[in-house]
Amino acid sequence: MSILLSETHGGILTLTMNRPEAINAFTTEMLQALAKAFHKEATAPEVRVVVLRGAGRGFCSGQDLREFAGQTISYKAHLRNYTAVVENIAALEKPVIAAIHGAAAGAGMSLALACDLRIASSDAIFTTGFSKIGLIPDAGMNYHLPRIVGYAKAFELEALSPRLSAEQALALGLVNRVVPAEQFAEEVGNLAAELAAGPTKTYGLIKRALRRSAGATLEEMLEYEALLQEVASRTEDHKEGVQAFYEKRAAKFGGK
Ligand code: T3D
Repeated sequence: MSILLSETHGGILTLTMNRPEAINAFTTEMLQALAKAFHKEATAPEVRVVVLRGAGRGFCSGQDLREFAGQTISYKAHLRNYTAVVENIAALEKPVIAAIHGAAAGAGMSLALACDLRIASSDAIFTTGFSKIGLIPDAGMNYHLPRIVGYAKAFELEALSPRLSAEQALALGLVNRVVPAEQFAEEVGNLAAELAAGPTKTYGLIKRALRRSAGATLEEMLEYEALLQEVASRTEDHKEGVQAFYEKRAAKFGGK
């Protein structure tokens, strides 16, 4: 069985981390497979949205502590493995949904935060976990977490590593929505299908704009928005959206 399962259906690429015996803990092999999938499979034109999920009882428990077994962490290996996954998600000009059930811990939580949207099952739990084993959060957590919850809450979550329920995560804005466990698969499918039927190029430009805004001034963003708007206005989906408005019907976006 592959360590990372992938399936494309109706414009939705579903990537399933597949090491259920260890709550999908990351091995080097899995990280490299993820980086490749976000760089290659996810960029195929027929893919309009990516869903990232875990097999078995949870989403992902972070670094496999058995593989890593107390060795000194290599800076270069870290850049090759974790950094590539997070960068490839950020660079992908399509929405990426983290579908979280069970545990999202350590770099598994970092990975969820690196996605564009998070939908959680009511049985999901979140914990940064790193400080419990004397490590600092990585895989982009120090970038994404304070931007979602602010410095003080991020420090608390990183330093004390509490276990947060899905509802607590929702209250902090860590997830976009929580759905009952029994409806989770269906609701993930509905959200993915809605995005897969949307203006894909526009979503990519929204992602670019929001990512740029994290380090930009208002003046820089006003200029960047003007530039991106010119690009958006050339898409077929923009023309279709305006035509649908005139004709008082729902737009049929082709993602072009
Ligand atoms: O290379 C670098 O650059 C370093 C990068 C580091 C990044 C990191 O992610 S560091 C943080 C690593 N992750 C953790 O410390 C989390 C460890 N796991 C947990 O805290 C808990 O397992 C969970 C909160 C995730 C889930 O708790 P629970 O009670 O639902 O499950 P459990 O019973 O603890 O675990 C179930 C099984 O999964 C168990 O195996 P067993 O006993 O049934 O054979 C457990 O050992 C295994 N497992 C869970 N997490 C990991 C793991 N095996 C290997 N690595 C894990 N991270």
